[in-house]
Formats: sequence, structure tokens, C-alpha cells
Amino acid sequence: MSGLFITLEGPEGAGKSTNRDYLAERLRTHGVDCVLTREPGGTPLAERVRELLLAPSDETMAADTELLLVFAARAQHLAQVIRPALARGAVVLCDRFTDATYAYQGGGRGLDRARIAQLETFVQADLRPDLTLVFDLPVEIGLSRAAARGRLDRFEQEAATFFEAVRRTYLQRAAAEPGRYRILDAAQPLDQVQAALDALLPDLLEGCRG
Ligand code: Z5A
Repeated sequence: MSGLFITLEGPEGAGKSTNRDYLAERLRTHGVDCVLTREPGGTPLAERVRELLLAPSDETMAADTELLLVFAARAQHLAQVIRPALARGAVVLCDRFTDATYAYQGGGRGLDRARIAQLETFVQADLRPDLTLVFDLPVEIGLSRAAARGRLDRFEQEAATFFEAVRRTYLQRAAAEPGRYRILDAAQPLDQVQAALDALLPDLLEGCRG
């Protein structure tokens, strides 16, 4: 048995967690076994790495350190949560995964994509998401949603140009591999974003039946 690996991506404040929960609720009404998780994080150890990554600090984190921490957390998450869930046939709904590494460490920080690809193969072997939902929205809307939450994390303190590069990278990756990605207009009111998710549901349920 093998499950379905769905990732949700997009810039800050795009509504990934809100819509991950919504999608899980819809799938569960059809009896689908769903595992909800997120990156960085998803296990106690990986959540500790997340704290290191997100906490603002006086010490500048080197971009390579950031990249390696992201993949260290991912290795733990894959071993403890994602691979076991897929092996039992569950649908894994993961808020961010390696596309975020290409977008933030590649697009945002300017790290070499080939190096990210090497780590991707090292940590994941041939595991890739079956489907990636990209919640796309203009940077200023996402940042204002994030700011409304209060204190900004280490990433959210970056300049708008950083987030423009993040957004651009997601859209380029989606354009390069249209079979794996669906782009949703996350600037729309939430009920319209969720109507777009409802439209994807028949295909998802088909995928779950394998
Ligand atoms: N990161 C990285 O650098 N490299 C990696 O490989 C990975 C991650 C995996 C933490 O991620 C950081 O880690 C992230 C990249 C980096 N950068 N930052 N910051 P995160 O996913 O936890 O952080 P986030 O993107 O900031 O999450 P978020 O702001 O919570 O966004 P969200 O999950 O997409 O949104 P939300 O919580 O569902 O919604 C945010 C608010 O907007 C909330 O009040 C909603 O009610 C509201 N909302 C949602 N949708 C709508 C619509 N359609 N209309 C109006 N309001 C809405």
C-alpha cells in the first residue's frame, strides 16, 4: 500500500495551514486517513530545529547553516512521520516541504539550486510530493496578514525583495512541472479559495483510491 503525499506551499500568510485543515476535513468526510503535519517541524526534535530556524537572534545564521538545519529537520520528519504514514496508505498533508527550500534558501538566499538538489536526493532518495498546491498571492498582502499576527519571526523580518524572489521561485517551479503543481489564487476571499479546493476533491479522492 502506498499513500498520497500532498504539500501546501506559498509565501507568508498565504493560508496554507487554514486550507490544509479545510482539505483534511473534506477528505475525512469521505473516510480518508489524513496525517496533518508541517515543516520545518512535525516531530518533537524537528520542532526544536524549527525554533532555531525561526527565532530572531543577534548572531547571523549562515545561509549554509540554515539549509542544513532545514534538511536535518526534514530527515527526522521523513523517518518518524511521513514515510510511516505513506507506508500505511494515509494521505499526508504537509504545510511546506522541499519546494520551500528551493524558494527560500534558493530564491530568497541565493544558494545554488544544484546543491539543494544534492541534499534533496541525499535526504529523500526518490520521494517527492505527488501533488503540490501553491497558494499564490502578492507579497504585500501576505506580509500584512503575517504582520497582523504580531511579532515577526526571523524570515518575516526579511525585505520585500526576498519574498518577491520566493514567490517567483514557486511560480517558476510550478511552470516547469505542471503535472505536480496546482496554483491557487490565495488573494481571493477564503470561501473562494476553498471552492477551488473543493473542485480538486474528486481528483484527490481518485488518487486516494489509487
Ligand atoms: N522555511 C524555509 O526557509 N525553508 C524550508 O525548507 C521550509 C520552511 C520548510 C516557517 O514556515 C518559515 O520556514 C517560513 C519559511 C521557512 N517563513 N516564514 N516566515 P511557516 O509555514 O510556519 O510560516 P508562514 O508561511 O509564515 O506561515 P503562516 O504565515 O502561518 O502562513 P499560512 O499558513 O500560509 O497562513 P494561515 O496561518 O493559514 O493564515 C494566515 C492568516 O491569514 C490567518 O489569520 C488566516 O485567517 C488569514 N487568511 C488565510 N487565508 C485567507 C484569505 N483567503 N483571505 C483572507 N485572510 C486569509
